[in-house]
Amino acid sequence: MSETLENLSSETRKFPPPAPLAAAANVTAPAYDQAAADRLGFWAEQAQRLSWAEPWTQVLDWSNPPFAKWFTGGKLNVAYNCVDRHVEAGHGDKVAIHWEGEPGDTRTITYSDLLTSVSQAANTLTELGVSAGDRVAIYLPMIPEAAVAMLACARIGAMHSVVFGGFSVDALSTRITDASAKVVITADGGYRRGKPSALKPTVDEAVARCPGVEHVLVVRRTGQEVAWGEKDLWWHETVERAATTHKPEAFDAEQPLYILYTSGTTGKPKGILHTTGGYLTQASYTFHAVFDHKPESDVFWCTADVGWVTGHSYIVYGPLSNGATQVMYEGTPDTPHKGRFWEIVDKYRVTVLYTAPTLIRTMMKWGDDIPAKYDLSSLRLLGSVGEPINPEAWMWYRANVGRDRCPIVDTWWQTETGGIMISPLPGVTETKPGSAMTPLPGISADVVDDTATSVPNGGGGFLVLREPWPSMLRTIWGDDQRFIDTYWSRFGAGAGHGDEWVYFAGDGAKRDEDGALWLLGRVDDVMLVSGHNISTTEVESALVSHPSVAEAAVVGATDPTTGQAIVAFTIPRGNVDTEGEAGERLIQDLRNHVARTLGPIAKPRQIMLVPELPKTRSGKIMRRLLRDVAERRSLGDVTTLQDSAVMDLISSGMKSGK
Ligand code: 6R9
Repeated sequence: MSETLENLSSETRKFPPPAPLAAAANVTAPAYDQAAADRLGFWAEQAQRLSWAEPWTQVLDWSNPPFAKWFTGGKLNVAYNCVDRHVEAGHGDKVAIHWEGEPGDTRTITYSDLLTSVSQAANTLTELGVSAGDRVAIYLPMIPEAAVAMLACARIGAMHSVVFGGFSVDALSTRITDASAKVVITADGGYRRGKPSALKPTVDEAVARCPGVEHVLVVRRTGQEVAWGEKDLWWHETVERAATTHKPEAFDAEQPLYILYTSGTTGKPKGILHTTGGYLTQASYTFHAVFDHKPESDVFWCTADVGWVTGHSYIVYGPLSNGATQVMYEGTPDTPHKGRFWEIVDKYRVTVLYTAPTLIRTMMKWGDDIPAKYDLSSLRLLGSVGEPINPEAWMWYRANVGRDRCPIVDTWWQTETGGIMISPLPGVTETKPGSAMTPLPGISADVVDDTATSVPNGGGGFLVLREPWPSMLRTIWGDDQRFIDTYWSRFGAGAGHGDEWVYFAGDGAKRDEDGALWLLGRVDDVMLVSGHNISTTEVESALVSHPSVAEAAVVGATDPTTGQAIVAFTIPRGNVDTEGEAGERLIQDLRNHVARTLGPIAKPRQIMLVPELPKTRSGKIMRRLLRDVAERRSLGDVTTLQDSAVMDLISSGMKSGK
């Protein structure tokens, strides 16, 4: 991408925070000034949210950039901070997790229950020879044992590497090998789409390729038949019989906490390494600030899978370090019916809901009448994460879920950043649909051109982070050079310019006339049409603003005249007629609609009406595969695709010229 991104869309709607929420908000406007005046002092204050066994001597050691150390000399135990201290403070009977299985079975887990289970799991892992610094792979469905296993690792100073349940043998075995995991924690299976879905056979095959794995701990969830090998141990015969007390040891603030793999667009997955003191500080503070968490009254629900960083920071470490009560749901949103999410919100009186644009757009496709049937009056705040949220999806979320009462926090961050970086503060920020608004207090995000110069208001370019932040990744596991090359060599000192180290996030962004930030998708996806840099996000948002469209993905395909041409894959809303001529008319109408909304340069060359889009397990559209389709190539790596049948549907539509 060259210097600027075209600035195509203009959004003028604004929503101030509701007055009662603003009046009682956890974080108010002066936080920005305080952090701007003394960033390290600000983070030192936030670190006091945690319980430290030994105080730190230095807030940030940046003497060897880009390798950061936060809270050096400090010692703490992450699991103690997430569990024990709440029990010690008299909140043992408070519900930590309202768990809802897909078939409708439930479990209620208090902080005391959690302490018992985490202690037992820690004792078992220790008996199995796992000690501080070792790696444990976790391949589980969305059951409470996933959180227990993660916390048990943290408690003994071992690192977890959570792999999405449902990833293939290849994906699992390469991750186990890369981290040299000693133990794998899995289950017989989990429930998805109304039936048991096996996990153990995948683990068996993966472990056969990974001789370094010494033990496999298996949770019984579905009761389905499993093959049994000599490394296998049942969770209920080990963990559930282990001693129920365990003394947490304090570890250094830079003790590694976990590795989480991100696939990236090319090359082998990157093992993103997070450590303890800084990570937990930011996970904890951002949960408190962005979700305005009120421990007495809130019921939080993050719909992410624990296999995604969102599940790490906002199901496990953020909520639990704050002593929150939350909902955890095992299954899919349309099992057994399309109102399942809203039924759960009503049942547990959820107050704060955190979900992804992909789900919001899916709900739009299913129709407004579905959420309308449920009592959603408990909700007071809504969050979004994972992709840019199109303004129309934002408006739909606000009207149909938030009933025009609830502020929306659109939170930008990455596996690499560990915690939320750019987001409105719900009691402070006047929000605009589709904008993540401003960096949080203590975070210095910027939009720059090719030469790392900040673009003025109204300009577009690359999103960068100018100062280290507590929950930043520390490196790529086993590959410091790749860490430097990927994130630190595009701008600033790492690129041989000046002394300032600048983190390149890989996202395009623009800053509007008021200084608000708009994320425009990955820079690898930016399209170059007749010399204009056009973001996929803006064209997708224009398509989604048409009343017949629920979801859209746009790619640039090689074109003999324009260099690249815009090809759009569009999912119509549920009730729209797409047969024969009606479909042709809709396509023409959509092309004209985009041209009218953004200008003729953004008019798609081709629009395909499709039933689904290829997505990762965390709901991100895999544009790379759509580009393969648009350019009629065979498909690249599909190992992180959620549902491989989707590509057959799309490719066959392409061949039939639809
Ligand atoms: C938390 C998470 C990171 C990438 C990131 C960006 C996209 C995430 C976003 C967003 C626009 C938001 N992204 N949140 N884009 N607005 N609110 O998603 O981590 O899976 O590592 O993905 O996701 O492109 O660079 P991860």
